[in-house]
Amino acid sequence: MENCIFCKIAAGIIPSSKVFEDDRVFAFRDIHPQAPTHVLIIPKKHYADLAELDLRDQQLMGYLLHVAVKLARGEAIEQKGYRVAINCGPEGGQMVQHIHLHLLGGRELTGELG
Ligand code: DGP
Repeated sequence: MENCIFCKIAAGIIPSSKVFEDDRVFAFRDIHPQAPTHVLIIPKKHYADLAELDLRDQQLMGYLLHVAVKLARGEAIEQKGYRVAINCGPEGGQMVQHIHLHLLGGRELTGELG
């Protein structure tokens, strides 16, 4: 997508602090980290939000989760715990219109989700 900031990050047009990349996925550090580890994991294919997914995308979304777990291991937050979150839509707190998983850890996260 031409005007999507995360598509541009995945394409290397906008610089980022990359932590992982393969043919389907790109992961990079959040510019405004909410925790010592705050990584964003995105599909390279553009989807504006969760509502754009259909059943054919289940494998991709499962793969994104798999990458999140792998990165949590790499960030050494697996033992103490972490959170994976996806915001959707304005009331869900989604600011960037390209599906992304937040991987948060490295401090005690509150029980509050909203
Ligand atoms: P959300 O509110 O779920 O849409 O989260 C969007 C996140 O993206 C937010 O935590 C800040 C982050 N972000 C926005 N623009 C950039 C950017 O240009 N670079 C990086 N690394 N992160 C960004």
